[in-house]
Amino acid sequence: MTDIRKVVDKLKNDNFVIIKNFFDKKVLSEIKVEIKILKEAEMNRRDKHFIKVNDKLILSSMHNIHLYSTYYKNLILDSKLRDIVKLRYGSTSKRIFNSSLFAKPKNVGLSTKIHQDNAFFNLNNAEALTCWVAIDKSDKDNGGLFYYKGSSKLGLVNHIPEGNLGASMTIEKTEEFKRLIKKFKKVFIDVSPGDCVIHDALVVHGSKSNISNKNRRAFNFSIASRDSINKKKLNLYKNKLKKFLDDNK
Ligand SMILES: O=C(O)CCC(=O)C(=O)O
Repeated sequence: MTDIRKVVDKLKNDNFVIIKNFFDKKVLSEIKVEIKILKEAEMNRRDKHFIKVNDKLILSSMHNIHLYSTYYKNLILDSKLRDIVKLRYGSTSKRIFNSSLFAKPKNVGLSTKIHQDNAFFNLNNAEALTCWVAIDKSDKDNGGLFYYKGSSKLGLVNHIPEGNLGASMTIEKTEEFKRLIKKFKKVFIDVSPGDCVIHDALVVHGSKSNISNKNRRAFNFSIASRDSINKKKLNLYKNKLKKFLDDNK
């Protein structure tokens, strides 16, 4: 689907949309090279996480990659996502929120508990889109993403500090939330390398752990409109993050 008006219509209805071949093979291999470099590079401790398996450290995720890689930063700023954000929300900004690699290694890849991205972004009007790009084939079997179609209608629901390093919050499963979420269909995404899913900042989504024998690498990045950050919400988020980090020391 390359007509960005259709992409925006689908985003308005379902709150996520799959675009096949968003990045071609050449770009994908450049990204893989970049990831290899970053894997070895010095990064802030909070931006690189490993899973310990029998004394061996296996890469789990890396975050804020645009701060460490000019290639990656330019790829984001030049990507079609900016045009889509502009058409969806009427403006775009050069601010990059969130740019991560979810390595999700075979057998031991961690789940991402259900969340809404604006619980992390803290934008006043939740005007941001995330582009999640598959590096490996990704489906229900190897911890692929799932979405509750149309669930942005719920607005931002309460999040609690619980999850993994790099995905530190999840929706509080109150009785009311459990009742409400049943109204939205849970859809698993089946995508090939280079395909992407674009989702808005309020859609409820997550991914299961990867206990299969296939890696499920993916990277994402998010671009916002000129929407501003809500300082009060940001402070609440920082407190939750602090609690999460203290509990996981
Ligand atoms: O790749 C994953 O498992 C999680 C990704 C995610 O939650 C996101 O891109 O917002």
